[in-house]
This record gives sequence, C-alpha cells and structure tokens, in this order.
Amino acid sequence: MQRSTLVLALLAALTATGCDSAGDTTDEGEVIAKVTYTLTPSGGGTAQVATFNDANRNGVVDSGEITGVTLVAGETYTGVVAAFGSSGEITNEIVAENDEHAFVYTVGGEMVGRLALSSTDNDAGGLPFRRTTTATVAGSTAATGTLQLELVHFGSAAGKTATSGVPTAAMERDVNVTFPVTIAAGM
Ligand SMILES: [Ca+2]
Repeated sequence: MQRSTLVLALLAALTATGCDSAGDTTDEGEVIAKVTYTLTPSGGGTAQVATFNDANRNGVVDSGEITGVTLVAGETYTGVVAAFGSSGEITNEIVAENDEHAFVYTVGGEMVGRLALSSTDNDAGGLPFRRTTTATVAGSTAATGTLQLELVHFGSAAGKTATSGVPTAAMERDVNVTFPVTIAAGM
C-alpha cells in the first residue's frame, strides 16, 4: 500500500458492489463507481464536495481517488449524497429502495464532538434515510479528522426496524468510504 496523506482513508474497506439480493429493482450488479457528499454552507459561499471516484474501478480506495472537505468552525451545512454508476447517476435507484437502505455517517479523530449530522429525510416507512442531512460544525478552532460514509443495505424493509436505523456490522455495505475532513477556525 502506498503511504500518503490518504492513509486514514485507505484504512477503510470499501465495498462498491451494488445490491444483489433477490427482489432488488436496481440494475443487477450495478457498481457504484463514484459517490459525492456535497456540503453547502447555509451562510452562503462555495459548496464543499467530498468525493470518492473509483477511477480504476477495482472497488477499493486507491491513492488519489478520495477528495476530502474543509469546513468552517461554527458553520451549518446542507448535505446531499449522490451516487453514480459506470453509465451515470443512480441516486434515484437508491432512493426508490430507501426502505431497505440508509446512509450512515461516523465521525473520527478530531471531528468527534465537532461535526454532527442529522437526517433531513425519511424513508417510505418513516425512518431516517439520511441522503440529505444537516451538518453542524461546533466550536471555533481548527481541527482535522475523518467522516465515514456508509450506504447500508438492510436486506428488506422489515430488517430496518430500529427507529435510529442503526445497522449491524454484518449488514451489506453498498458504500463504505472515509473522507479526510478539516475544520478551519471560525471568524
Ligand atoms: Ca480504486
């Protein structure tokens, strides 16, 4: 493994195979080739886009395939995830199966206690889906850490029963990628 500043991201396993369980209506075997998480500051300014682009289509995070974000302390952002297959955007296909899926965010490093995300959308059953979120950056000082983004496949709507939508480790991940995140000191 090539050592680089992306080492934290490289430590994260990546599963980029599409859902393949019986009953899925998405394209069988569709590979998620690119995922973006766009953070638009509520106070105005340029959106930040965390990106995983599996340029060599090998399903794992390689050097240069991850782009992190720099957020501003004290700012609030609107977050939106988009997913792309080899032939274009497939976000709508994921949304169509929102009762079987959920996006899960896990902060690491100095993002713990500084970066908080809350769902602003629900699935067909009224549980958090989290394709869209509000991201709040607490405090005023600079910091560095990580944000893990997972798209969990619960297998069936019945499997997604907890009100928090908390997945288990054994559940399938259609996306599992970790972005480096920097907080710039607030004004
Ligand atoms: Ca790759």
